[in-house]
Amino acid sequence: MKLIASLTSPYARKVRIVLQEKRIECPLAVDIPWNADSKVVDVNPLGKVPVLVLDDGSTLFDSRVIVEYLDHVSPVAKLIPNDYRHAIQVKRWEALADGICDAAAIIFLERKRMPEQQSQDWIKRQEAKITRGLQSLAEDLGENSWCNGESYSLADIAVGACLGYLDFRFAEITWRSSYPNLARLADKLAQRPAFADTVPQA
Ligand SMILES: N[C@@H](CCC(=O)N[C@@H](CS)C(=O)NCC(=O)O)C(=O)O
Repeated sequence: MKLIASLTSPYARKVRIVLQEKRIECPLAVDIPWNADSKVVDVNPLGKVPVLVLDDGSTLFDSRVIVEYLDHVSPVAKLIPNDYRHAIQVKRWEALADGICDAAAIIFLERKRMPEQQSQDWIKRQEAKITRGLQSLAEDLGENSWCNGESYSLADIAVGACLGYLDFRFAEITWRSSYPNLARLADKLAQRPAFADTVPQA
């Protein structure tokens, strides 16, 4: 098995954290999909990372499919609850956290275009998704210790990777002061080796 990923992708980070939490050995092949020498289109027609290449040469993408697969193949540290109602709630947390990352990544890419090509309306639309998304995460977390139920799960991993990506690319978004409960969760997650070992690197 091999994981193809960039070191800045929050989706890839989610997968790397899951691999570590579940003690699954998997070499990492760094591929930056924006670079001319990227080979990711050979393994994912969408040209996106992360991609998991299995031992038989078949491939899995995207990150949500990969983490579900990994949680299924190893019973160690279950991250998606067996009970369907809880599992679907965990997937909802993941969808919201990933969706915030989608909006943030769009803004990051838009800002890289020539100033005259950038659309401020498009950026504002994405900013509103981030604002509403963070508010919703904070409301749903409330005073709970973990995002879903009484224990650490994929929901916390997805939210932690999302908040880490905002810190990495958008230091101007002051989510920590607006949402102290999310800051508490992020600080607790940062102490886990799987999080500490995968902090985004430029
Ligand atoms: N929904 C996908 C998103 C993956 C994604 O957008 N990855 C970015 C890197 S953060 C990428 O590879 N972008 C290249 C492109 O869009 O061409 C997932 O969860 O894996």
